[in-house]
Amino acid sequence: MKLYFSPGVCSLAPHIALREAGLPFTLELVDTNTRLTASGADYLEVNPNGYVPAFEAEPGFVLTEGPAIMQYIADRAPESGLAPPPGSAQRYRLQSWLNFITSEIHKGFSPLFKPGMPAEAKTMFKEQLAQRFDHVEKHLARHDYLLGNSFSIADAYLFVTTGWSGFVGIDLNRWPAILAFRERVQSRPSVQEAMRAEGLLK
Ligand SMILES: N[C@@H](CCC(=O)N[C@@H](CS)C(=O)NCC(=O)O)C(=O)O
Repeated sequence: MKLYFSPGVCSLAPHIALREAGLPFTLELVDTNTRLTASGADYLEVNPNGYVPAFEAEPGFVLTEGPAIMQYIADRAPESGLAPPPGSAQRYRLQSWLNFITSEIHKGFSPLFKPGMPAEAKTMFKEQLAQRFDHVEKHLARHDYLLGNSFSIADAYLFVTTGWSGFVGIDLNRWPAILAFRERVQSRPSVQEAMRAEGLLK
């Protein structure tokens, strides 16, 4: 199994999932500007959209899109509890969170990273993200993790995306339950290892 990644971006979530699952894998660094991988391969041959993550599950089977990749990983290691069993009510709840994170939070951040985005538009996007954070805050004030008591792939994804707040001038002190959640997740050995492997921690 091979994960195509860039440091600190959304590919960190499946990277954490792989370590939580205890599956054997290799990493291949992608330069999303040149669209080349560290071994000099044309990344557009792997993912025609040019973005990370991409995941070679087995020779000839490449998956793209973070939520699909993370569910594949979780289902390869059901004992890890990273995702509830397919078809269960909790699995649909997980998918609901994954979709919320991908469409409302992950893609809510994207315009804030665009260099030419006018300041007025950025303020509007930040307000919308703040409303989404309010929703997550209410939930995490009552639960340690998105699905309740145990860590899932949705938590890895929420951890990674909320971690971008400081880069775009969003102060997370306004959401204490999210801050506490981030500390809880960051203290997990798999998260420490993944961050260290991506050069985000010493
Ligand atoms: N829909 C994709 C979006 C992935 C995405 O936004 N990747 C970003 C990093 S977080 C990226 O590689 N951006 C560089 C680019 O688009 O060229 C997914 O959920 O996997």
